[in-house]
Amino acid sequence: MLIKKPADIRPSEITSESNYLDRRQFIGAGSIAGASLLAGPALGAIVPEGDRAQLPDVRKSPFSTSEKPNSYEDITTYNNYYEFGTGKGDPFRNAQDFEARPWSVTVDGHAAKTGTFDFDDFIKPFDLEERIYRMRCVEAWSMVIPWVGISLADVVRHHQPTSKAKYVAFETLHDPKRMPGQRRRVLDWPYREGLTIAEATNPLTILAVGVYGEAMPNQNGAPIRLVVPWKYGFKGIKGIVRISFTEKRPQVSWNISAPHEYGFYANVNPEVDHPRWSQASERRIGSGLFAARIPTQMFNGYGDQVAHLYDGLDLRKNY
Ligand SMILES: Nc1nc2c(c(=O)[nH]1)N[C@H]1C(S)=C(S)[C@@H](COP(=O)(O)O)O[C@H]1N2
Ligand SMILES: [Mo]
Repeated sequence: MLIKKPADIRPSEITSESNYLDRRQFIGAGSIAGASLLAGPALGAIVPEGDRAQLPDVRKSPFSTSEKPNSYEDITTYNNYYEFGTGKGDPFRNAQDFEARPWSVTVDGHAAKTGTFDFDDFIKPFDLEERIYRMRCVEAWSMVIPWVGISLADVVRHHQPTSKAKYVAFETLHDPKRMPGQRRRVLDWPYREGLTIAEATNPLTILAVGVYGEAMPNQNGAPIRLVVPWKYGFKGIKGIVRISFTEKRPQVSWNISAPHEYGFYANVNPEVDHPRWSQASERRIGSGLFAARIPTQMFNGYGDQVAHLYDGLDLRKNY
């Protein structure tokens, strides 16, 4: 797959952010006239293959923030994806030639509808929605990203988990030939993550397949990755090939690697510092080197929707 690097693309070729926002407002006005934002018949998610393919039939989500999104360049050149190197610029450089097709997703564990699905078939039953979310990395930087994705709650429901399913576990592709970072044991590959079933079925949680109305760039986790906006970024596992419904809490990569620093929950919490740095504030990428740090919000500002999931849980112990 040939991918133009943002530096090679003339400004005239890029939909500018302001055009993009105008287009969104236009779509927004239309959907208000067309009644409910949430109801209506399923359109069926389609993700065309190819370099910066436009995603058709993307609905607007009422869960989007009105904050200004980061630029396409910020979002696609400052990344964490250790399968392609540990530097922030490595995924952009090293994932250009990665082929995210053919791709399959295996669903297994305690569910009625299990099996290995071709990516296109896996996403087809669901609707594409744009979700503009604040994203907060555990390393105290943040961005606002206009994801396009499908509701994980819809995916879970579709696969009919049994009453034994208490957690949903995720795995990234393990293929050191295609993912050069996996030739070094910087993590215990494959990258693994997990959520409680309540977290997985919260309306905010999505499986993202695109950004800025286009198919997911390789460096951001093509073709499909998890997005959980009230948790630290490392929960957002990229390049997913397996989704398992489990009874026991799954092992997750950063907790295996450094259990005292990274827990299973990883809820954004300005009051619980990382052992080596404060989580009280953050640096918004793209706002300039000397821009003031902004205060970090509890649950990254999504407390109204998710605080109830943790009633009675000591968030200091369950970090
Ligand atoms: N498979 C995999 N997924 C991953 C990572 C990784 O190294 N490997 N890094 C995580 C971390 S630490 C962050 S902050 C986010 C970054 O997502 P972005 O580059 O799309 O902003 O991806 C997460 N998902
Ligand atoms: Mo991160």
